[in-house]
Amino acid sequence: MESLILQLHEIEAVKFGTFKLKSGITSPIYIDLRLIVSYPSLLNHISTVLSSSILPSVSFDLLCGVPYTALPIATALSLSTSTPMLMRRKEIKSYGTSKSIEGAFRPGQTVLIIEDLVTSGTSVMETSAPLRAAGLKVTDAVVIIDREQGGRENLEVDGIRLHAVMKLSEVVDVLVRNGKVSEEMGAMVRAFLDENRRVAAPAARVSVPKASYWERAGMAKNPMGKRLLEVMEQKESNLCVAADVATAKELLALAEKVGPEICLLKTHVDILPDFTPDFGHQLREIADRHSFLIFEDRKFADIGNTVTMQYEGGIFRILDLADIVNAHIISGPGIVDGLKLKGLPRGRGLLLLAEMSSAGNLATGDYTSAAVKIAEDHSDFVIGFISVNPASWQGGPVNPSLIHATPGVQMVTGGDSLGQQYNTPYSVIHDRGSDIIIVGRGIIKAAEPSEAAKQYRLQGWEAYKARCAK
Ligand code: 5BU
Repeated sequence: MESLILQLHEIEAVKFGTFKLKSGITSPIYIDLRLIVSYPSLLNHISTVLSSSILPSVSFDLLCGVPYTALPIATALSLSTSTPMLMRRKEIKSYGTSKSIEGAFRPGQTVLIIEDLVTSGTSVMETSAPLRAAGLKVTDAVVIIDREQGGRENLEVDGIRLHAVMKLSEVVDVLVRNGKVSEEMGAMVRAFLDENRRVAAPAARVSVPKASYWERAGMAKNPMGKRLLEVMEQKESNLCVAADVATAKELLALAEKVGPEICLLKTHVDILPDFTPDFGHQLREIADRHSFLIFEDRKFADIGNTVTMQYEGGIFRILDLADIVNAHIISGPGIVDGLKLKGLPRGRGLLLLAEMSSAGNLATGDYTSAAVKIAEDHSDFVIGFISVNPASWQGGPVNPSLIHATPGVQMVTGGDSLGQQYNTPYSVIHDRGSDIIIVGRGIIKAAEPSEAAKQYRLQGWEAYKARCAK
């Protein structure tokens, strides 16, 4: 290890002075391991030290380097140990397969994360989150240098054991002992380390899409998703009205009133006592005239075979009636395959319930991540999600062609007596990174629904414009 430290110092991968770190703190020591790509024998040396000192005590099936600096280190280890490697994309492609993890794997396999330097541990967590979302296990990470500033503790909370080849204090000790840095500088770095023992991992990364609906329409694989994004841009509307009125007659009247303001009308056809087979035609005629799409909030939840029948058959004929439907993923990806069988040939689209707006709901964390994975695997049919706060999702931004629609929206925050929770149009679109506000009672119970719809449309659109301009 001593010779490794001296070599790192020699190539100036370890520097002393005044440096501002990614975490915001000012440090008297700076480590830049990006330089090692210029020294193949050093890279080889690092890989040998890692595989002899740490790898024997960890069990894993695959390696994954944290982009970008650790990628060559992971590659060197992969070659020397014949262990397959995965790569995590920092930016998700908007074309091709749109995967965030590249390489061959089976869910349930264990991935060892390789990192060059750990301060707070955030970069390791940014890599473990999408791996876990893809069904892989992450229990350990190896790092060349641990800055001893809280990374180990932060990662432990995230269920990851950190194994370090060397600690920053050891680097300083070796360099002082070999006369490479002065005693004073050594003391200064040790004092700095003592004062900064715990750099908090920043709160979950917030990622709000900046691309326009128009640009994203060009990326959409499903024609209905593309059309929805185009309608939004053409009508300058990201408003969906939840038409939860008492009768089909009232629903048609409401659709006529709010039609000019909306991109989408959301129905619950099973609440309409006067539903007739002709209802679908009447609603379609209004939708075509005002250029909005129809979304039946059916929340399918059964196995694939059953939902094919529920989608196409029965009294409501949802497949004929609705451009878009939604589904829970509680039953697994087979539900998407079932709905796709009927919907894709008809040019329909599907939203997956990744989150819900009601208090105490269980669609959180790994469940939400699983919805993202299923959506990305079926992006020919899945057009997006029912979401509440996509900006906070683990694993960072999802494919930008996928659309987020958010229920639980009113002009003021609050809720109802049965668990509904409301956020404002601005917070939903601007802060939480959603694309469509779904508004029910805020509009349908207003004295003048068409005027209320206009106000919601303007607020939603303004928030979108502000988000794109950020
Ligand atoms: P509200 O009147 O704006 O509270 O109506 C919200 C609508 O959105 C209503 O039709 C619900 O069925 C629907 N909804 C929801 O509120 N929360 C959810 O998580 C989902 C749907 Br999914």
